Formats: sequence, structure tokens, C-alpha cells
Amino acid sequence: MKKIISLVLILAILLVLTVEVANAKLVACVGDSITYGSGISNRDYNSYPAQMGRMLQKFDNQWQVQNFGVSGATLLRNADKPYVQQSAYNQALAAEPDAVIIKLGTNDSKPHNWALKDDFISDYLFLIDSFAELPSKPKIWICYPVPAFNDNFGISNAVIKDEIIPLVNQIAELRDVEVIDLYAALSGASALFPDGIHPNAEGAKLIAEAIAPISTPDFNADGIVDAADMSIIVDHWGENYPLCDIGPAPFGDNMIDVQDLIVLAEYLFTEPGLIAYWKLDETEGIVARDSAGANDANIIGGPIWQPTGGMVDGALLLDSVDDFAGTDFILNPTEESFSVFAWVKGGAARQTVLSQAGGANWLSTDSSDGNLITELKGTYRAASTLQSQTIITDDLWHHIGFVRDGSDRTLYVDGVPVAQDIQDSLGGSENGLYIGCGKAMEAGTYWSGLIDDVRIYNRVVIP
Ligand SMILES: [Ca+2]
Ligand SMILES: [Ca+2]
Ligand SMILES: [Ca+2]
Repeated sequence: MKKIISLVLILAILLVLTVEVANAKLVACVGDSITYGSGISNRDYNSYPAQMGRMLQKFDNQWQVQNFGVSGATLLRNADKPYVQQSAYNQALAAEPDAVIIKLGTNDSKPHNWALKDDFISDYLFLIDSFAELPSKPKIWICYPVPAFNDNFGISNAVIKDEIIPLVNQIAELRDVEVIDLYAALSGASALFPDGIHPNAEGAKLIAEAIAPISTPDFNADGIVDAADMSIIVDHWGENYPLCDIGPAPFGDNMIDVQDLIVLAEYLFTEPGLIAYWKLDETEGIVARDSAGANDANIIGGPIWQPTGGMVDGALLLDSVDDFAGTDFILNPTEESFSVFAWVKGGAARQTVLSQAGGANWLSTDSSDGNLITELKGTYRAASTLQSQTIITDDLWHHIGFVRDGSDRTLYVDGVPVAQDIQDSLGGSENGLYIGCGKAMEAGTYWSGLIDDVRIYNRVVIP
């Protein structure tokens, strides 16, 4: 078996090597008001496609999700508001998506629409085929409707459950597309559907999570996709193991097989979710290039490049007086998960490695001994700094980091967690970052020593 898997693996990699390097990839969400986000506060941020888009950013920055939902739309082509007669349908086709999520049927359950139920299969196949025939050859997933918790607007839960869902199964077989069971995924969530039909933001999040259960091809969360992640796939070969079900991209098919290896091979040696990365390997000039995103940092105050003096190639030597590097906005600390890491050498008590202008000091040292702390904290009155007892100013190289995981805060020094607690809703800011001085550029907060290899991820990474 192992031999077969290795053979398959090699084949998969060869296949992938013949594929062009991928550009931006689009998921088109086709649906009705539940997809559109009717009744959801801040729809652009909280509709299920918007929330899924943020989840997919952790898979790969290239994936984008677009909402093509139309309130009241039906799957049936002769019902009261056929999706295929809406401009959103033509826009979705024109967008040439790489993946399509179809979630229709709820409005078809209304009695005057369901009178046309004999057309449901043929009309559904028409919709699937119109996407499948696009030059972009998208992978298509079709969804069971979510439950109707009240038979509101004429929508019938009995029709959805007893008639539409079995038909969706037949359609999936006829076209060999994957089904996503949103009916079961949401069946316990009536409290998240204020009118019984439309989810609120939390309900939309459950829909997004049911469609996109995985978050990254870096299964062991060590920052990079490599052989260790591949061996996790091999260990679960032939199983339904959601953690590794990344193929077909991006939502999987409830089975771990060669398709997952193919997707993994596409990401081999990449670092998913790395949204900013300053290697600080420059030898001169006033720009520190961002290797992951588009946020080059401006070097201010005249720190000295150390092309051979870094932990990883070059580094930046700061003078504790007025040297720092400034960037545009990268990340708001209100995000559910993110990670920041840097290598440092030198420094002194009360100095800062990384801060957000006018926000918080993300990585700094305490005022007495030079222990690593973070001032990223909750907005409530008793919220406090997270304090480690690990001195990082002893003139040795240290790899320091802060990881936000849901409600947890963790500080790391040299791969070891040195402080951890629970802290809800960190204070937010949409300002840029300072590398090497405090949030208000106060005297005494400027770093005195070397900083190297500063990385920011939009997900949890365990060093
Ligand atoms: Ca990994
Ligand atoms: Ca799979
Ligand atoms: Ca470097």
C-alpha cells in the first residue's frame, strides 16, 4: 500500500508541475436571500460568502469569494423569480469562477412554485451544466437547503426535507458533483434564524464553516506545507478526515485520496496565511521589502543594514534613539486568529519590537527585567498585559512570537510557550505597524539591537 501511495504521490507531483502557477481563484456563491444575506447586519462582512472568503484566506491568499445571491430566487426556471433570469446569474457566468457553490431550493418550496416540481431535476441540471461548460471548468458543489424553522413566506420545510433533498441527491449522482448537507449542519440552530428562514451573522458563519470545513493545507500548523503534512494525508488514506480534505480544492469531497495529494503538491513549500514577511536582507536603502504581501516597510532614522549579521542572512541594527521601520495597515487585532514572529538580539527593558501606530505594543519588553510581554489585550476594564518571565534582552538571538487563537493569547520564546491566558475581543486598530518602536513612538521604547525575519500570519501558527 505504501508503495502504491508513493507512486501515486510522484504522479501527482508530476501532474502539478505541468500546471501553470495559479493566479487569483474565484468561488462563486449562487443562491437566494440566504446567500445574499438578507436581514444580516453588515451584510458585506457577515453574509456567508463574506465569512467564507475570510476563512479561505487562511488556505491561500489567492482564493476569493463572490456573492451572487438574489433574494427570492428560485431554481425552477418557470417559477416566480428564476435565478437564471437574474443579472447575477449572467455575472456569475461571466466571472468564470474556479469553484461554484449552488444553494437554491428554499423559494421553490412555496406551493405555487412547487406545482412545477417535475422540472426541478432538468432545471437543476441546466444550471449545473451552464457553469460546468465554462472555459474555467469550475468544480461545483450543490447544497441541501437549510431548514425552514417557520413556514414563513409560504416556504415549506416538509417540501424541503421530504422532496427537495432527495431530488438534490439524484441530481448529484447524475452529474457527479459533491453535496454539502446544510440541512443537517444547521438543524440545531433555530435560534440563529430570527424569522425562521434567514440566518443571522452567527448562522451564516455556521453555513460558511459547513461548506469550508478546512482552514489550511498546513495541517500541522507549523507554518509551511511540506513532507510532514503529506504524511498526515498518507496516514488517513481512504478515510473521511476533514482536516486533510483539501481536494478537490478548496472544499474537498469527504474522502482522503489522490485529489488531496494533488492540491497539497500545489502548495508544497509554501507558507499559507503568511500575509507579511520582512526578511530584512537588504544591504542598503530605505525600503524593507515585504516578500509575502505588498507592504514594503519604510526605514526611518538611519538604522544600519547588517547583510551578514542576521539570524537568517541579513538583519537591521537599530540605535534605540529614533530608528524604526513603518508599514501600512496589515491586520486588525480583532481578527479571530493571527500570529506574529520575529528574531531579535539585544534590546533592553521597556523597548518594543513591534507595535501598531496608535494601537497596542504587540511584542515588547517589561519595564523591569526585559521579559517578553504583549500589550494586545481586551477592551474591558480589567484587561491586562500578558507578561512572561522570559528575558529576551540577554544579547543572544531569540525567536519571539504572539499567537491569537480564538480567545487565547500565547507568547512564545524560542519555540516554547512562555505565557498564555484567555482574553476576549482584543482592542482593534486599522493603523500601520512600527517595527522597532512603541505605538506612540515614545522615547525609551525604541529597540537597541538587531531585528530580523518579521512574519505575520492571518492564522494560528505553532512555532
Ligand atoms: Ca506543515
Ligand atoms: Ca478529498
Ligand atoms: Ca534576514
